[in-house]
Amino acid sequence: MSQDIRHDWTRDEIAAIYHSPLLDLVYRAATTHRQHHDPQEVQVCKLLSIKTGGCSEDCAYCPQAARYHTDVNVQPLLPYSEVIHNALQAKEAGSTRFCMGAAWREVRDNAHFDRVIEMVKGINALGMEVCCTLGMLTESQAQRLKEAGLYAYNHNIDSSEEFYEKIITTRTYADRLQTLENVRNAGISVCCGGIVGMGETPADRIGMLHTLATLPEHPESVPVNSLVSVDGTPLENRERVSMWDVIRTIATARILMPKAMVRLSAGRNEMSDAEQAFCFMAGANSIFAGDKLLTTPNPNWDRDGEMFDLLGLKQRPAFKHEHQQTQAMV
Ligand code: SAM
Ligand code: DTB
Ligand code: SF4
Repeated sequence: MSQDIRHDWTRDEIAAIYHSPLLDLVYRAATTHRQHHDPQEVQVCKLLSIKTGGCSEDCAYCPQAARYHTDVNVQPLLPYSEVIHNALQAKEAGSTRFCMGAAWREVRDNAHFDRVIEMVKGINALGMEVCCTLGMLTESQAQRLKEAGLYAYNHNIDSSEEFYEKIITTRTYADRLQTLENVRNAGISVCCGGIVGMGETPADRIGMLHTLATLPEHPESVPVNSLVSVDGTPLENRERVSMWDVIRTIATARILMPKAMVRLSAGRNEMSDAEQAFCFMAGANSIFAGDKLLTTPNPNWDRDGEMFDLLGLKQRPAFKHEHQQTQAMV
């Protein structure tokens, strides 16, 4: 483990970083970014909702919770062929990572999970990094996904432990951490982050980053979502979060977890190129591409292509980390 990767950050240290003068914070994050990554390289992931809506959980931000009346149409688990077709299209458009999301509280050991396992095998065979976000997982389910070739699992802690219970009551923070441990123990890459703009305080963002940065191993990827407030959800009237708060969260994540991919996730549709450029400067090096996230709009491939040209960015190749490790061994 490299010397400069710390797992013993205190909340006070993190608060001092988060609240440092903005340009100093971004400069420090950009410096850390350049020590550990190629700053021109951005990982482009495609997200597909393979099972939409009708979820039994009460996550206050989520348009897919059955109890809120949103415009989302319930869509049962997609057929295998449709998902593989979508992955192929994403690959042709330049995406190297394919993430399948299901509006499930947890995975159940049934025919639907068997189908997801086949999807993982099929997408892995296309040479893409496969990621899933399916809700809570047991150790044996994580093991099955790993054996099928799953590369990464997304499971967000969303906020600080204290704020979490104001947003979700149908499961606990400890449940989330248990799934993350099951994923880690199965040898799957961990993708875990949260949301800014739900009404949390800076102390909550600091608390969330503290939980992530003091895990026994840092997540390999850390999504920073800006709340997309959706009509019908309890957070429908939340105003768009300040970009400076997003930038501070990204920059602090980059300094605390230098090797992680920090993903500028939900919320890009409302951001200008200049705002996104600031996020890349602050250490973000991954995005979701394609005109839809799970249920909400996202910039289309052409718009992102123009932004990449404008900013001189290029796409990170798939499995780069593994190639680097193999090269280091020979
Ligand atoms: N059901 C699974 C779960 O909760 O883990 C997987 C899908 S869930 C939609 C994945 C993540 O998307 C959530 O943990 C949350 O961080 C993010 N998300 C959901 N709705 C969002 C919204 N309206 N704005 C920003 N992020 C959102
Ligand atoms: C993550 O952190 N963000 C993505 C992915 N992981 C699954 C989801 C964002 C969802 C935004 C709301 C929607 O489109 O439904
Ligand atoms: Fe369900 Fe996931 Fe949405 Fe929560 S975030 S309501 S668990 S789909």
